[in-house]
This record gives sequence, C-alpha cells and structure tokens, in this order.
Amino acid sequence: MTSPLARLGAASLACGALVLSAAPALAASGDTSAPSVRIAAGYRFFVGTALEDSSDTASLPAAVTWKQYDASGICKRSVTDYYDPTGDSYDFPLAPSATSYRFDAMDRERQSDDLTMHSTDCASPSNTSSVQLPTHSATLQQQDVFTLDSGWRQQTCRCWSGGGDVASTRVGATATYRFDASSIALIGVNGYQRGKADVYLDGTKVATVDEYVQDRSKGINRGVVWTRRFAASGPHTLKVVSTTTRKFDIDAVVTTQERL
Ligand SMILES: [Ca+2]
Repeated sequence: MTSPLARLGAASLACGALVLSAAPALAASGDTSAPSVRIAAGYRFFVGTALEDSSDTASLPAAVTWKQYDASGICKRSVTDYYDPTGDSYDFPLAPSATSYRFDAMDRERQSDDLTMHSTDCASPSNTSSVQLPTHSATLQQQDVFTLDSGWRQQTCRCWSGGGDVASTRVGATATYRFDASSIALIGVNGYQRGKADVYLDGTKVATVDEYVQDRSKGINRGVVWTRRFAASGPHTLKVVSTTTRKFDIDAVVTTQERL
C-alpha cells in the first residue's frame, strides 16, 4: 500500500520532471507559461535583529521566501494585501528579482491578512501567476518556558523581554524547551561579558551560539541569537547547553505556526 506521503513525493517528482523537460524547448518569444513560484515552508528570522516589546505590541523582523522559474525571466511582481476583517485590499510593488518578502512576524493584523503575490514574466502580461503567502500565528514566550537545571539564575532588567531573563556561567548547564512550530527564534543578549552555548535540536547538536561581542557599543538586548525553520509545522525539542564560564543569557523565544 502506498502511503499518502509516498504518493505526494511521486507527484512532485513527476511535476518536476515535466518542468525540466519542457523548459529548454521554450524560446522566450514563444513563452506562454506563467512563472512557477514555490513558497518555502517556515518563516525566516534574522540573527542579530532585535525583538521589540517595550510597548503594548511586540515586533520581530521575519521573511517569507520562495524559489521561482520562468523561461523568459520575471519582469513584474506585486503583492496584494486583502485586509481582514474590512475586506479592503492594497497593491504594492516588489522588485521582480525579489525572492523574499519581509514583514513583522508579530503584527497581529498582518497575521490574519490574505497576502497574494503576483509574478509576471517578461514575455507577456498574461503570463502571470498568483500565489498566496502563508498566514501564520506568532507566539512570544518568556524564559520560564524552559526547563532549567540548577546552573541558571534569574536576572531582572527592564531592557529585556518581560523584564527579565535567565543566565548561566556554569559549563554544562542545560535549558530545555519543547515546542510545536514551523519556525523558531531564540532571544538572548549579545554583550561584552557574554559567552557561548551549544544548541541541540531533537538530540542533535546544530549550532554553537556565541553571545560575546568585543565592541561594547554593539551589544544587543532582546537579540535573535539562533533561529531555525522547518519544512512543516511539528514538535521539536530545543536544548541549550552553556559551554563557557561567561554568562549565556536566555531571554525569550518566538515560534510561528503557518496556517497555509
Ligand atoms: Ca525575558
């Protein structure tokens, strides 16, 4: 018996083979195909950007990304934002070469908007494809969602998300967080006195995060220090293990769930 996943894989391969075999035969002037645009799963967060949550509304930069193909190249692109719940819409242009669209992941109004991207090739205005960008929900949680061993201590500062964080100066101190998401951003502190931690995802070491910055003026509070996006929403376990005797801070975590 063929599993649904296997059938999906076979269909994708067949579709890919069709595109690959058809593309070389198309002269640009005879191109009657709209651009092929494939939206990548998971929102992209950016290490080094900062979570803003000093007011009633939090904000954190993110992007949706895509891969595209057209035999004639893409000459025009725009996004239509259908506002919810008013039903109004607004069109705004994007660079034809753009492969990502940046926005504020925490913007609750935008999370419920229907964003549709239109891509037109260079052969004909009628060669236009329209794809819906995934809507999402974003969740900001504080450091207390981590299961901590005795190597961590609470700190307070109005400069941090929620007015506090946890930090460790003990090599081997462990913080664990179980979550269900399509993207995650770990929020920490980049500073002169900060150290390193190893990051494990589902039991596998995936990164070493260094919160140290030599230039004091380049310290970042509420900064994204590690991020990951997944091919689909699902459950994962994040483990942070301090590896130095300088402070490693965990301030908060932002996760997103896509709804498309
Ligand atoms: Ca915090």
